[in-house]
Amino acid sequence: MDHVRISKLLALALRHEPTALGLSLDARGWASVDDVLRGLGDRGLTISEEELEQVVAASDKQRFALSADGARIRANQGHSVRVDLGLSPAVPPEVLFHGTTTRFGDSIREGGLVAGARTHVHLSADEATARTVALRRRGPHVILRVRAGDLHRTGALFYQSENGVWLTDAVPPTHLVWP
Ligand code: HQG
Repeated sequence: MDHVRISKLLALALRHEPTALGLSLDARGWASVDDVLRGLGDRGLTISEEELEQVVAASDKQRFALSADGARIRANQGHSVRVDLGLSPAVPPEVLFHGTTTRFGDSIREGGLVAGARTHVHLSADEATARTVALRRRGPHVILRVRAGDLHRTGALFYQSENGVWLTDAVPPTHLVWP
């Protein structure tokens, strides 16, 4: 079983393009496991339900969640498709981190962090995780500190996804600290 290929296809379908696996997502982002297995099979990636559970369990970032009854699956974060994950607003730590490439520096200094194609800006609870996010991109990277506590006190809403990623709508330049 090709874990990486399956995981990438799951991320694509459950976050961005459900039709890539012939899925439809409900309002909370859930897809039927039967549909997922069928969609994977149609693309030459026939796996059992147990193997799908292994992919979910082995995902380094815990990208996916299965419903309690095992019948449904969704992505924990990272969506561009508008879904309501049903997360409750939470009080963030005073400081969160965002890893990115220096290429985006000027634009971020100007406009702050924006969600872009995704539904939220993604922030990491620790610097090491932010570095991992940044390293997905080519070229030199930079780790920004986000004054999350102060931003929260201005009324901004924060959410924490099932896999620990912090989500918010946007971070203005005033709440970013550059190294
Ligand atoms: C940048 C991964 C210019 C932002 C990770 C980032 C994460 C701006 C890129 C999840 C900007 C968006 C998300 C502005 C933000 N001007 N660039 N004003 N504001 N940016 O992939 O945070 O491995 O949508 O710095 O673990 O990199 O896929 O967001 O570089 O949780 O499971 O625009 O993706 O998870 O890129 O990563 P992304 P991200 P997976």
